Amino acid sequence: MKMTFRWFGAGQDPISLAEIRQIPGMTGVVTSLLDMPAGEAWPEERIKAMYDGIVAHGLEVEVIESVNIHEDIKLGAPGRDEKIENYIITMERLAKYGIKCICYNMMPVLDWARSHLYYNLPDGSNTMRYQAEFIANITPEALAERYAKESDTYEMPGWEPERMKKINEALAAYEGMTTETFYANMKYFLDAIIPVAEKLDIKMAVHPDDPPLPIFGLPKLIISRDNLRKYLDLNSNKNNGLTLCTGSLGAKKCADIPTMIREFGAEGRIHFAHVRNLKFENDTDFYESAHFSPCGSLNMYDIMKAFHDVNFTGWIRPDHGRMIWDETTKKGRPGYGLYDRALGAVYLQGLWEAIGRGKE
Ligand code: DNO
Repeated sequence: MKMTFRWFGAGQDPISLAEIRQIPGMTGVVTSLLDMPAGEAWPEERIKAMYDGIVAHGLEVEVIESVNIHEDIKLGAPGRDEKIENYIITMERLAKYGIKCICYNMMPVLDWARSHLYYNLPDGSNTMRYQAEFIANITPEALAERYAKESDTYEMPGWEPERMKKINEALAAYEGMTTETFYANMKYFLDAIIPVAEKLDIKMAVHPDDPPLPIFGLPKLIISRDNLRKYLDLNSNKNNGLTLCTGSLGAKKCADIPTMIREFGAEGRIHFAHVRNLKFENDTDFYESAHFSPCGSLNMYDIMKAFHDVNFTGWIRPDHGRMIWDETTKKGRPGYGLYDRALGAVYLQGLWEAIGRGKE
């Protein structure tokens, strides 16, 4: 495995590349051009500037998270072919700069969601929380407003005020859409891009819906072992693979993450991994805990052991962390402070080392 760190880009992240470089074992960053609207081709000079800025700090950039999918593609709307063409142009340009993996998601309308971005824990740290009842009783607009207030320095990706102006229209577009239609639209996209990905040697890694629970009546399809299987079967080429996100899939209490890693990992279909822990408060509610197994409900040893046993050679990143040691909203986007993620990265590498040594 290759340990990486998410970095939101120049001017988009209060954490510096110099800081990231100092985390033990860090090989590179996972990044994006956050301001590029979905559906547009990324200009080559922007990709070059991003690449040059990162490698100048002695870090690699092999994974992009994310190149977002335009709604027309998810909806199968008339504009989809043009957006798919632009997606392919972006892939070709990224390949020129050594990008080997693209993370994306098929979440309708919105990206990930939480009820609280900065929920106080008894130890004085704060973290993100998901309370199902809270979400069930709030409108998307009110939630977006809350995010804007709580995350006062950076916008939450997928919840930008501009997008929120058209939220009701966007939600309405999914009304009555069947699961079959949604899968067919995904297949249409995959069949167009996967042959290009194979040619360019880019691994496409779909990220599960986060949380894997119904929200604002939207269809949620990438949420469980069976759905992941179905998604992979839509196009059986190995370049069509997964971002195995332990926290997203693990937010369904019954999910058996190590078994999923063993199944999909043995088939070479996991290209990228987000590893984090969460602590269930009841069957549906959770907060995001430190990575260390005793702090949360997921067993990180079993998870890392499963990755090790399938000889996982892809990229891994510590996922969300708490805000600790006086980090404020100015020092990190929600869930993306420096210190707890750095601790997570080193802890995961410690497990990896011990698991490997135990096999000698
Ligand atoms: C949350 C992230 C997601 C992820 C995208 C992938 O923190 O894991 O926002 O980047 O959904 O497209």
